[in-house]
Amino acid sequence: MVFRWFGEGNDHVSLDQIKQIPGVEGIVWALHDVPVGEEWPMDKIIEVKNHAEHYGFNIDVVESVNVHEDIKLGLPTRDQYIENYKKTIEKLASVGVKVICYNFMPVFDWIRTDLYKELEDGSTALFYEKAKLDQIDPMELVHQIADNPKFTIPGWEPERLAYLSQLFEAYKHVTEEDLWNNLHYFLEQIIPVAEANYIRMAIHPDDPPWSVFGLPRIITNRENIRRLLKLVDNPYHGVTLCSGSLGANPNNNIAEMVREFADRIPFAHIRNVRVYDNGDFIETSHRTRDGSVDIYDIVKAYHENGFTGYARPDHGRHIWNEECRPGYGLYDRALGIMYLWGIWDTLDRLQKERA
Ligand SMILES: [Mn+2]
Repeated sequence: MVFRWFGEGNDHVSLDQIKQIPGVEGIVWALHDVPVGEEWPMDKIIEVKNHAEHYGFNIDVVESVNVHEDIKLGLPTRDQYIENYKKTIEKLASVGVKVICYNFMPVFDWIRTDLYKELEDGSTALFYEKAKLDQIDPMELVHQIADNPKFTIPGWEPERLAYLSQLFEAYKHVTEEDLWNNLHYFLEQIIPVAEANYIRMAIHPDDPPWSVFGLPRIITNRENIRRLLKLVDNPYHGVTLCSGSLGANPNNNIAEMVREFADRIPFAHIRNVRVYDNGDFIETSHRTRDGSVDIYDIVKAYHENGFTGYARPDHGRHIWNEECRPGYGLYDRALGIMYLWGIWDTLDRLQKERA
C-alpha cells in the first residue's frame, strides 16, 4: 500500500501523519517543480529519497513523469524530449524506483467541472457535470480549476496551461489513430530502456475515459487497453489500472479488466465514483455501496490473481472540514485504505482457512 505525497512544503499532509495510516509502506512521489519534458535533476531525486527513507517509506513508485506535448503530437522535436525521458528513467532506477506512472492525455490530465461539490452528508468531492462541460469554454474551465488560491493542482500546472490556445490549435488535426501512432513511437523508444533498468512503465487511463473538448483520447476501455498492451508486448509495459477513471463509464467492468490484464498491472488506483443517468459523476467514499464501482469485486480480482504490485486509494472526499488539495485530503484516503485492507485481509484469512 502506498500513498501519494506531493513533497516537503508542497503538501499539507506530513509524512508523520502518513506513517500512522496502517500498512502504508511507501510514498508515491514526483518532482512537481521540474517542467514537463526536462530531465529530472539527480540532487532533487536524492533529496526526496533521503527524506522518505528517514520516515521509513520506500520511493518505489513515481507518479508521474509527464510526457511532453510534442511527443503526443508527434512533432519532430519529440526526440529530444524522449531522450530526456530515458535519462530520467535511468536516474530513477539508480535510486531504486520500480514503477513509473504516466499518462498520454492531450493537453489536460484529469478534468472535472467542480472541485468541491457537496454530497448528501455535507462532505465535498470532485464532480463532473456533463452538460456544463459540453457548454463551457475550455479557457474558462482552466481558470476555475487552476486558480486555486491555496494549492497547485497536479496536471494543471501553470506552465502547461500557458500555451493552451496554441495547443488546441496544434491538436486540431490529430486523430485518435495519430495519437495511437505517437504513443507507439514513444513506447518503442522507452520500454527497452525501462526493461534494461527493471522499471515497469504504467500508463494511467484517461480521466474521464472519453474525448473532452474534441481532443482525442484512447486509453478508455478494455478493448483499447488490450490494443495498448499489444503495441509493445513486454512485461515492463503495463497499466496503472485506475478504477475511478475507468469507472466513470458504467460500461467498464474494472474487475474483469483486473482478471484479464493482471500480470500487466504494476500499480492499482482504487477508488469509487457514483455515475448518474445523465452522464454526470462524483467521487465518493470507497465503500462499494456508496458508488457505482464494485470495489469489493475489484479487490477480490487482485487477490485471486496474487497481486504483488502497488496500490493506492487514489482520491478521497474532503471531510471533517479538512483544507486540502482537491481529492488529496488525509482523512478520506486513510478511510479508503482501511476499507481496502478490510476486504483484503478477509479474503486472505478465508483463503488460509480453506487451505
Ligand atoms: Mn487514478
